[in-house]
Amino acid sequence: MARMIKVAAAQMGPTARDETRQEVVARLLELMREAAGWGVDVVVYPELALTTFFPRWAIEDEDEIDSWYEREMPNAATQPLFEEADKLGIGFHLGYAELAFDADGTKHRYNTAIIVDKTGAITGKFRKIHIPGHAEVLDRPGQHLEKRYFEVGDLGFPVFRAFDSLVGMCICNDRRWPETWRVMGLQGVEMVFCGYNTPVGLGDPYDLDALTPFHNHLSFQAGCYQNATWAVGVAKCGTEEGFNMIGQSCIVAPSGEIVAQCSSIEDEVVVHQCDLNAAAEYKRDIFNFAYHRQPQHYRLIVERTGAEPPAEG
Ligand code: CDT
Repeated sequence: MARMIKVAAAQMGPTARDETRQEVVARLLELMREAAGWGVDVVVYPELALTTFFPRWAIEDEDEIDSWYEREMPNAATQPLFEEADKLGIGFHLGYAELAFDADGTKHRYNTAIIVDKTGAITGKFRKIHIPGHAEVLDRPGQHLEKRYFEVGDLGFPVFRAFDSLVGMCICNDRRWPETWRVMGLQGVEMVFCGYNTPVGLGDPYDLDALTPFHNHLSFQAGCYQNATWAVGVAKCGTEEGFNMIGQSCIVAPSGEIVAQCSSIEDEVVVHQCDLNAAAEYKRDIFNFAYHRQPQHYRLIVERTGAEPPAEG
């Protein structure tokens, strides 16, 4: 019997620094309604979807830094999204900056994403693990100060039962790391949601910049194929406050093929009906982990080669 999940990638064009949460949520609602019109089960929004990509600036004032984060979810500004999801009977995935407090008041800043079900209830949460960029301001045209603003996520790479499937999440730079996909793959993941803000022109060597769009799709396609999963990759893109970010939001099949892709660098929805049995077929055959993996052989063999292990072990 076919097992289908219809997904929408809701790409966002640029968000200005002075755009309010309410203004952004109005855009998100429009995208949600368009997706609902296509009859989708879930609409996937990008990383840090509620604001501009603030880690491009070195901000000193603590209160100003905190103003980019959400202290609770939902909150007054985002409540309409949850209500509309319930009304339309559609789920969503949302990335945002999260301010969290321990019982003793210790503050934490995370780059977070949630899954919300078709009744508007939060059913999954992930905090970005591979925080890219740097903490100190570099002598170059553009900054990527995520390490200054976000701690490493503390929730691992969990896989959730959602939309009658097994759903995992990762955020932007996480998609470049095979560990991300394999940890979810080992939990049987069938669908991965991943939002991204991927800049070009920060002052990286030209060849890296030129290959950024290729590396984006390469990461999704390899991760999906090698772990027999679907993925929805969703960009915030275009020229935001003078800085360029790639688009190319895509829906990728377990074969590694891109089955839908945005063509603009603006707010845009693309949709695909995903057959979860396609993932099951790869899991049963070429990527039957239980049958083919050899974890007992996956260890460093420095004692035989005499090589120095990599610094991180
Ligand atoms: N947001 C995010 O994780 N962006 C990174 C850019 C790293 S370049 C400093 C990415 O992997 O796209």
